[in-house]
Amino acid sequence: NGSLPLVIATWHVENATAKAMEVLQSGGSSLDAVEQGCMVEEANEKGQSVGKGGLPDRDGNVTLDACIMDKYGNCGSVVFLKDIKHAVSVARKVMEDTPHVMLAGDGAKQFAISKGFEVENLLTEASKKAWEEWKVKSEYKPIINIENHDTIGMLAIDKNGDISGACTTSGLAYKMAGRVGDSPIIGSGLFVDNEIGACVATGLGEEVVKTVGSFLVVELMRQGKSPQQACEEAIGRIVNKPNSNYKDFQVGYIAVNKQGETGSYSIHQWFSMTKFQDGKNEQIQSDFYNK
Ligand code: SD4
Repeated sequence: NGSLPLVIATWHVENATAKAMEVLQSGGSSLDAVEQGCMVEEANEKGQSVGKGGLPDRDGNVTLDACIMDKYGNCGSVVFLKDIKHAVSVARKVMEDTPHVMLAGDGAKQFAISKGFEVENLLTEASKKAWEEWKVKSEYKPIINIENHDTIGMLAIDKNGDISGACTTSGLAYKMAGRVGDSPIIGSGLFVDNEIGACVATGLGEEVVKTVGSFLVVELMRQGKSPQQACEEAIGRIVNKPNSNYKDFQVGYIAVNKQGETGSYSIHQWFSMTKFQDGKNEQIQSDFYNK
């Protein structure tokens, strides 16, 4: 069993897990921890796949997807959100201050403005330049590991053993305008069941949605699988489909159970999990299917 509190996140995001752990250690809830942890990456302009500085869609618009889920099974999400950096915080407000689970596009933005969120242009010079270079050929191919730092999904357990999770992304670079991925879809990009555990996904969202990946991982843990076994089986559902073209895309899962055990698995090499537990904040390379 793992000791509590603990935080895990997708990819190499030690600053984000450090922030979340700081929240937990000062007595904050796992919900505050995952929100504040994700916010670190949303504000980081160098991260080209979340929040400010995220790579845009084909038309040059940065559109964000995010969601959050708490120990009661409450959840909130925003899809196709423009001009508001802290999508995860807007998702939390949707959860706490509305009777709904998801808000999209202009409605989500108007709601965020009504809650006092700052409106700003999220396309940085660096992301604009990358998009302009891409436009020359306009080839759309999901890139396997864009960088060692991508969509951030985070799961935390506080000292009371209560689990929360969050996920925030600018989605796939150069996606079609209007495209929404797995990250804001409860059960696909993220699922939390405080009795059992939690899971969050990264990679090609379409493939995660088709297998309702995060819900699947939690249900497999409910049936007695360890977080590691559950992540492996969920990746198996994707790669073992007849005609699966898994060689061309990446998907990764990280999971935690109620006992504080963790797991991670991906289709291809170079997916990693950042884990903060027992005073150690470290990047752990994930095991993978395609060897
Ligand atoms: C999406 N799952 O929009 C996200 C992208 C991602 O690493 O996770 N990239 O499909």
